[in-house]
Amino acid sequence: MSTSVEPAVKKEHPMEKILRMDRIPHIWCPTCGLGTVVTALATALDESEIDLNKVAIVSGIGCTGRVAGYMKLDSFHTTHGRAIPFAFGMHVARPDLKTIVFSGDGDLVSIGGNHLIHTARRNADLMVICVNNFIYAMTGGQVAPTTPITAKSSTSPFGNFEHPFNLPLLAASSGAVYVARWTALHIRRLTKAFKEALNKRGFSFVEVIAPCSTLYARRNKLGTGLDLMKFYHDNCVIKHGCDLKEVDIDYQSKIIVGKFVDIEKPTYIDCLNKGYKQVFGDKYKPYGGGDGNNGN
Ligand SMILES: Cc1ncc(C[n+]2csc(CCOP(=O)(O)OP(=O)(O)O)c2C)c(N)n1
Ligand code: SF4
Ligand SMILES: [Mg+2]
Repeated sequence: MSTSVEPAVKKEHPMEKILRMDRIPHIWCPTCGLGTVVTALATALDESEIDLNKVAIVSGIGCTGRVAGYMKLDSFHTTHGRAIPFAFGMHVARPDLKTIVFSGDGDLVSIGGNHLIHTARRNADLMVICVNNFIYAMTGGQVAPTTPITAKSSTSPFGNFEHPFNLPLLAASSGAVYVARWTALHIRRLTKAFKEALNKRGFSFVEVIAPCSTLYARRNKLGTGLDLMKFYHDNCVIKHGCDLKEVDIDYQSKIIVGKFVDIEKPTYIDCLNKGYKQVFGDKYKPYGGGDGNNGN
């Protein structure tokens, strides 16, 4: 009787062309929401048929900040809070690339908050994905500028009492031309939002509410990441284009999601070209491939 074993069939991960499989397994905890958000981005990149050699991804530091390192793109794992200025510099040097920033709420709106508002104000052509798990997860679950009032964290053991940021309102009022919020549960809508943001000229901002099972859910006795996904299922309300003053997030209450802003506006490079053309006239050669006439 033969005891030979059939040669193992090499199973390919469906996203192998976009993920750095040599880095897998990833560092994230069981039922963390980050994996589904990465899958949504990988699917969006795949389905949009964008040339992956023309896409760069930048992360700061944090659990979310590990994402750039797992994507098979030109990936940059930068310092805490500096993903956006790094990406902005790269965009200005290489405007032919689509530059994506993928980072956490602490990274982008706490230490990096000033960079976020000014890069949105300039309408730089960047796509920013902010995974909001309501906490500084990687460093032990400290309170963040996104922690809902009364939620517990390692530095607010009796419950947070500070007003959190309303991220879509912050991004839109700073100048973003595309603003959406989904959760890690809304995988199809999130993928669609990522595709729209990939095709948008100007500053796009997608907030993704995602479970931190280990530090946020456990400390607040909310169960696992799966329980938070069930919570999103039962408590999210889709309101496209609603008044952004309505989209504050209170502790364990309704979460308004949707596409809130999708407008056209001259980008940073359009305005730069327009300004220099006015000063230097026809001697000025427009930068970044445009004709210098977009900054109307
Ligand atoms: C200048 C600096 N300050 C503080 C830290 C410590 N630090 C690393 S990640 C982080 C917070 C990460 O939170 P967030 O961006 O929300 O990412 P998450 O881990 O929640 O995905 C902090 C405070 C650091 N690395 N560098
Ligand atoms: S600590 Fe939280 S955010 Fe970080 S990997 Fe674990 S579950 Fe995810
Ligand atoms: Mg966080």
